[in-house]
Amino acid sequence: MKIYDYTQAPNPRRVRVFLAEKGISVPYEQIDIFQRDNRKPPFLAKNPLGGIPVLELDDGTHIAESIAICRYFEALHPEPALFGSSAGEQAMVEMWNRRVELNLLNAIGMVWIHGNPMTAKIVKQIPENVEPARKRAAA
Ligand SMILES: N[C@@H](CCC(=O)N[C@@H](CS)C(=O)NCC(=O)O)C(=O)O
Repeated sequence: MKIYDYTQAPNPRRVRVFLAEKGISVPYEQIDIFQRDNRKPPFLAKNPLGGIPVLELDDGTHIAESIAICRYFEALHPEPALFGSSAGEQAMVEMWNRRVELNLLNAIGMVWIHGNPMTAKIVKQIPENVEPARKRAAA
């Protein structure tokens, strides 16, 4: 088992934080998104969408999407229950996770992707996207 990771990127960080809170240790392999290693055929064979993180299981299964990876470890190691225990707790965790992903992470991501000189290396930036997204995140 291993996780394809990039220490500077936020989605793999979510998985690292989750595993640290669980006290679970998994080997990591760094995939440099600024060298576009995640967009080359060997990595696309693991995740055709090219995003990281990706969890590789010993049977060759690849699980992408940070929350799917976290859910996998939660199912294997239920305690501490980071997705909640009761129906109410689980619903609250899901509600906040959806809010953070849809309203906050997307908006902050737009500011980062379209406004930071580092990301200009890997995307065609549209600077007009920055201020509306900054306002959405602040709201
Ligand atoms: N919804 C996915 C998003 C994955 C994603 O977009 N990861 C970013 C890093 S935070 C990435 O791989 N960016 C480089 C690229 O898409 O080429 C998740 O939750 O894991």
